[in-house]
Amino acid sequence: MQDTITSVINPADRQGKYLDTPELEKLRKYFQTGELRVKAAATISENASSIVSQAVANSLLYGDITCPGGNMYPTRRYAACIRDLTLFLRYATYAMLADDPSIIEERVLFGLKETFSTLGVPIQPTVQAIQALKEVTTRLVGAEAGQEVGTHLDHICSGLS
Ligand code: CYC
Repeated sequence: MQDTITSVINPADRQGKYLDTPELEKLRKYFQTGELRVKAAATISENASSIVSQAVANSLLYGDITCPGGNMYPTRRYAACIRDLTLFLRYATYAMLADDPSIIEERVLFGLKETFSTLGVPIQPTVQAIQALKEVTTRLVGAEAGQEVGTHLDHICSGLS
């Protein structure tokens, strides 16, 4: 996993140079938004299970997907779906704190599309549920922090599509 600091300093070190103005600007923004991101992470972790259940209620619960024949039926699959959304939210929160997407690539997306395809987990409802996660989280943490975490939830959606 990387964060903004390592992603800027490691390449500069390899080239034996000081950071240039755009690189320093990237770090300045990282430090400037630090308080906002840490506060949002605290709110998300306190409310994680209710964020996930609201997102499921808003996007999946009342469709055919939870009925016999749907991928969220029976309870074992329903529980796997809740677990997946909980993982997506937790990893997006880590990525927001690091302000770097690499943890999403390494821990979440690597091989996931293939796994979902093999198990018949449908992508479109998964994306819908992740978008619902974004909306519920944004309502809770506010627009600016919502954008910070939302970028990483969008990254998961594009990695699955
Ligand atoms: C299954 N989700 C799985 C599986 C994996 C993941 C590996 C197969 C193994 C298992 O059932 O535990 C996902 N595992 C992860 C991720 C990580 C990991 C992301 C990263 C840390 O280690 N089905 C739907 C909904 C959707 C859904 C739209 C919820 C959004 O219809 C999810 N995922 C779902 C379901 C299964 C699953 C139902 C079980 C599928 C089956 O066994 O038939």
